[in-house]
Amino acid sequence: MLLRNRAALHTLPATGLYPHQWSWDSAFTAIGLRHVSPRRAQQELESLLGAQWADGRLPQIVFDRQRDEDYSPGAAFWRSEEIPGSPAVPTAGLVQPPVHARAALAVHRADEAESRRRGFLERAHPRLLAWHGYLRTRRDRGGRGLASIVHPWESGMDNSPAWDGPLSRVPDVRAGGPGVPRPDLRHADPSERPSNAEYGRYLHLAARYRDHRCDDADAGHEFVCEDPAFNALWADAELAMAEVAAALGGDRAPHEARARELTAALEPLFSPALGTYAARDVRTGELQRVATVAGLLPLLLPHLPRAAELLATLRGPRFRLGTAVMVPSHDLTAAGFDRARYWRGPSWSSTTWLLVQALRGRGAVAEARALGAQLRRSALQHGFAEYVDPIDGTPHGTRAFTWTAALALDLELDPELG
Ligand code: 2M8
Repeated sequence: MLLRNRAALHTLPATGLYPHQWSWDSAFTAIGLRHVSPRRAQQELESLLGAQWADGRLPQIVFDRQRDEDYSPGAAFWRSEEIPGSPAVPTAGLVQPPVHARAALAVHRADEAESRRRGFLERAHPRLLAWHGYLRTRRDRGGRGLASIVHPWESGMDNSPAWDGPLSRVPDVRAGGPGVPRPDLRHADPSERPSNAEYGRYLHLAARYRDHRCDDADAGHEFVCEDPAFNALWADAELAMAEVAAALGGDRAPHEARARELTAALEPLFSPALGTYAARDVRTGELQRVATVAGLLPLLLPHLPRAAELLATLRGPRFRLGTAVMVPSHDLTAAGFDRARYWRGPSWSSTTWLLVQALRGRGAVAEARALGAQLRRSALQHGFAEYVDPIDGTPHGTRAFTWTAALALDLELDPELG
């Protein structure tokens, strides 16, 4: 899969549905690719880092202009070349979760001699610093030390029920206008993808952000949320940056301090009623009352005060660790749980792989191994499906999906879990 889905220096998430380079997909892909070719894994990350904006942001998507008809919204929608500070290649203006430092560290460690020879870490380091600096200086919209996302796409969990409330206040671009282009539906079942009503709002938000030159200081954002997963992954990335700094002879302390600050800043997002962290709508101050896999990802953080509660929720009826197929994206007991539709219930390899790492980090190695084995079995059985039904394992979305293959391979070759 990793060889087949390759394009230039990066790998497509899937050849039909996702014909460009995606930010967090490339990070997960590099984690798998490092076992096949450390150099290619470096190039996967370097091609994304090469599309960094002057303000430090790493874009959600780097577009291949030749494929602009095949995905919406594409390069012609974003017109990034007209926005000051954009890179030489066409990109989206939005971002995705900051998992890149964790991936860069893993790629470096896969072959330290090759990494040193190519100066991989030295070159990646300032770009990763700038990326985290962007989150710190431009995205703390709530003023509480957490990064805000300004579009559901930035969470990577596009149509998660966590966004239903905040999205309900966003105008639908379809009102009085043309329909929304859906080239994605040529490759996926409409009942499994986000709805047209969601797309109408996604496009409204993206167009508004573009028309304001992707200016994060703009006071008029219509969607501003603090996502527990995005921030937990950032904190974890700071811990990875501590290792990167140490490998380059630098100081790990500022990154460790930052990770602790972020862990503490997450605390107000904890919902005792749900037993998970929850997203906050910065515009209203409200915590969203839905338990999703995003609210479990702070388990990655070593100094988390709520680890026992999160483990209980992961093992309990909402997520059924051990009996569900991988980890559902949404609470199995919720009225809105949907077995097949995108991020509203199905299990994904990315979030499951992250929870495998979190379980291992907390000493629950047997559970980590069993969950990893489920991921590998499901990936092989269903031709590397994009996501699966958490109750009976039925595959959904596209097949030959890159991060499913990359993360299954990584677990297969993990000395402790494989
Ligand atoms: C999905 O998101 C894209 C928009 O970014 C889409 O639905 O068209 C999400 O699953 C996201 O997390 C992922 O990075 C992307 C490519 O795999 O697909």
